[in-house]
Amino acid sequence: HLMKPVEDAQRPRVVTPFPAPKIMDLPQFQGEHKESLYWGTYRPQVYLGIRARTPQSLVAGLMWIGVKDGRYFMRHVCQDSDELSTYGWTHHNGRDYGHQVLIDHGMTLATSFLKSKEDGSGYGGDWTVRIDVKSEKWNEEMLRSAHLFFYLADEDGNALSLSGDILDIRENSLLALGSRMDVGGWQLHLESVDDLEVHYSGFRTPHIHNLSDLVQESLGEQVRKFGRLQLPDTSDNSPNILVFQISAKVPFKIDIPFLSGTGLKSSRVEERLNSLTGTSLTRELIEKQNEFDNKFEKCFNLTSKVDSESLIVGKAAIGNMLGGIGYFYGQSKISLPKNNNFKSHDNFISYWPAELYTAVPSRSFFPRGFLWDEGFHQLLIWRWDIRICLDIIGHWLDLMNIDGWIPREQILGAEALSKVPEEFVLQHPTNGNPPTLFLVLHDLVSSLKRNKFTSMESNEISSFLERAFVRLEAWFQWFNTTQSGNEMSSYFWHGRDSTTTRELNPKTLSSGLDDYPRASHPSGEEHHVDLRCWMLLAAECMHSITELFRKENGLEKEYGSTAKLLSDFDILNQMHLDKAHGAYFDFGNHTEKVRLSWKEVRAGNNYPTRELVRETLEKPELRLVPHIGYVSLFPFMEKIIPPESWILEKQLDLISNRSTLWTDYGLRSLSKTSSLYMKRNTEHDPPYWRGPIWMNMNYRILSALHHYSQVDGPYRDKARIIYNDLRGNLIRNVVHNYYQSGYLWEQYDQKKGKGKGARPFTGWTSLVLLIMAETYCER
Ligand code: 6A9
Repeated sequence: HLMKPVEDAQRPRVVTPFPAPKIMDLPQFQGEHKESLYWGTYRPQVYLGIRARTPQSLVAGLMWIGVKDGRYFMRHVCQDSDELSTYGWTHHNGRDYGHQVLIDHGMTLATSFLKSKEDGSGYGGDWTVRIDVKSEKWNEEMLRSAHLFFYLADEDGNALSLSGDILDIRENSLLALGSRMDVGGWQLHLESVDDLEVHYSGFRTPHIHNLSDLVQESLGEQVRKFGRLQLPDTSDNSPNILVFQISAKVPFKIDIPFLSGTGLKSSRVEERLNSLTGTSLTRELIEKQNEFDNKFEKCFNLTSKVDSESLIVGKAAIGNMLGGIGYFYGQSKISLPKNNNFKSHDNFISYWPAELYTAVPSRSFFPRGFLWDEGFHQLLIWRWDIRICLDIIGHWLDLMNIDGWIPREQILGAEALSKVPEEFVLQHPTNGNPPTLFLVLHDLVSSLKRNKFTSMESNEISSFLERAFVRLEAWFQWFNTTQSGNEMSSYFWHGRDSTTTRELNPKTLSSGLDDYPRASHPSGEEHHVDLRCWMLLAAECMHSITELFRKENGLEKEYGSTAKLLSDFDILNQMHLDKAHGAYFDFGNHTEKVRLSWKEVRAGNNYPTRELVRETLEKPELRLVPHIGYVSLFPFMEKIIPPESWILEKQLDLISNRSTLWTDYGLRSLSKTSSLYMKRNTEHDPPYWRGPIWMNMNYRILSALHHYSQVDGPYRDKARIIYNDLRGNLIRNVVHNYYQSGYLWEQYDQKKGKGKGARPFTGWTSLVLLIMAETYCER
């Protein structure tokens, strides 16, 4: 609150929006487009959650009681510790249909989501949810009831009305009703042919991010008082949250339709309810699934390329990518320098309140937007639905501030914030993250030039690019100025900690490759080869956009010559090539002679304690940083190396050699020969990008291998063989893990190929689908 007057008088630059018309204000994102995407499964952080794309929405969701070893647990927010043996969207089209399967210790829930827009329904139309509960090994003891809790909550705090007659759902299927500016009158119903017992509870609270606690407390009280696992059928005055408990003997099936715009005379409630429940719904869901299958085949053409097992994983990949798309609203917290002149007592300042429609890397661990992940996500999404893709990129670019900076990790709203450890919350305006959105934009421009879109789509992409252009320019300039190095066409990632004595190799979170080893002693004299290559990609993309628009003002030339400079093979080699290895390295203040060792130190309370501290056994000097891994392959990924160069052969050797990068499951992030291979960074930081296999980088490398197996040159056959083997290994391992574990994973172990880290991780690991389809960036 102290900030307020200061902010109003003079808004700090860092939280000043980029001064240009917002992309999301373009006409193409209004009207029918906006309405068609209004409702969705936009709460990827819960097992099933529905909301509208509006800051304060009506939100719906599902909880249930899971039973494990005779104990009861409330399921709601996607939590790894729930140990579901699988969950995820086996089908989802990102718009009006999805089918999810969740297996919770012998109990299987299938959740289907369907939207429809019929005459009479209000803004955004109607939607319905079908929940189908079955059991696999449902034993006698569990033959009791299963308990589902379906809730509706109004983030605006508007009161919701309970139907007068909830307890007898056969007589009257209406559960609740209300009215809102955005949807008009609405009704929520429950229908089933099975015997259900229904109870309810109504709450009034502004805090809707800890709904699980609310329900759990209410149930707990009932159990203590009456020994009943049953909501009390009571409500606070004018509740903004309604929870319906639906209990029945397994198996059973329920349909929960939501109708909007019901106030109107012409609203034909009965008819609409009929079409969203029972046998009509069954029919419609089958039809939608067939549509999904057909579109999948049309987009990715897999049938002739992979076996039927892989095909199912491919569908889960795109289904979860689309089903995982979320809508978030809130303010990022931006780190302030210590001596800021805004007289703030906090170490942060809030960004402006913003909306973000985005896919997410992982529904359980990281259910929010990450800048460089998003570029990879969109490689899949644009091929499925170009309008969803543009909408997402538009949201991201609208988050840009006046300096051309976009915060890397988007923690928007109380619900998102509640999941993030403190040290990760603040976003640093000096730090970037790879501008992978250029990967997609470059794809789009190439495809435009090749007339791959309908004329409507082409028009929309063009007007999008036209409006986005100033922002893209600013983004490019932000990197080109703030991240430039001390030599011409050199760059380095800012944000490394040069004062730490704890880390074996100070992390480079901004690069996205976190603990991938860089110069041992961070300094302004570093040159990072990956960033240099990202800049090339960005310059090339900007150039191709200027070409498209035939910009007369010299911009075309400018980006063209930057791209030329950055792809100059000799300059690249002078700066980054290690001739002996035929590998590309970072440059910086470096020694290999560092290690972590235990030291006795005095803690704050003056007691002796032991700590892992870094020792440097030799004076670092300016030199190439001799680690072979993903970073060394960036010039290869960018296809800078001429096909006839001996260096290409060397790169192929590094890739295909088992004692460096090759494994039967994909390419290691760091060579086995590296001094930091699989080394911990601190006592608490196990190796992350120091060995394990990551799909996004494997995709980029595969894409280059594909390129070199197509262009003429002495190493063409070699590239082709490696390409085929690597592709086969990646697909086989991801598919195997999926069947074995029920999930796609964040990374894969380089020794046995086992999935590691976050699960489900249906962000860039889903690129396995493009690998199956052999679809790579067109350049
Ligand atoms: C930790 C822990 C419940 C790390 O996929 C998102 C990012 C990537 O952009 C990045 O390249 N991941 C990669 O190195 C995950 C980052 C998570 C940071 C926040 C919160 C919560 O655990």
